[in-house]
Amino acid sequence: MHKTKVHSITDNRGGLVSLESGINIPFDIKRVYYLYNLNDEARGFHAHLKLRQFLICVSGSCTVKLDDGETSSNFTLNDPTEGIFVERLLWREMHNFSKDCVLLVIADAHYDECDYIRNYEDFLKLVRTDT
Ligand code: T46
Repeated sequence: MHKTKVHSITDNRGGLVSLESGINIPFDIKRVYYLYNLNDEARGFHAHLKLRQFLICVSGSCTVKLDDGETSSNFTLNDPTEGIFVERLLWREMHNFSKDCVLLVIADAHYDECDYIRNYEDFLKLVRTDT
């Protein structure tokens, strides 16, 4: 679990970051969504059975907590050239959204509620039996 830098093409007009399957995103991109207009309420509190995602704060900042069932780490996302890959079977929570936070998420699958593990005890059981 670590943050990943993405290349920015920057000139006197500003920056441009391109996210491309097979180039800097190691999966086929099936879905893009973003969280915005966020308040004090933390989000997430679930893991995914299969879904792989890349999270990048394209504006503002937030904290992403990732837990693999043994250890948990907090990552501050506050740079549009830095994101974090969130692999399957990681419990995730998003906290501390700044007023201007826009959290962009690139995913390798369409939305599927059946892929969510929303109970932490179920998550721990699954992690411990996953091979
Ligand atoms: C994740 C974190 C980072 C849809 O209809 N389509 C979608 O593509 C998504 C992502 C959500 N939804 C619906 C499901 C819920 O009724 O939107 C509602 C809010 O979703 P949720 O409470 O799961 O949102 P977050 O911010 O807790 O979690 C989201 C993603 O769901 C999740 O996969 O990893 O962002």
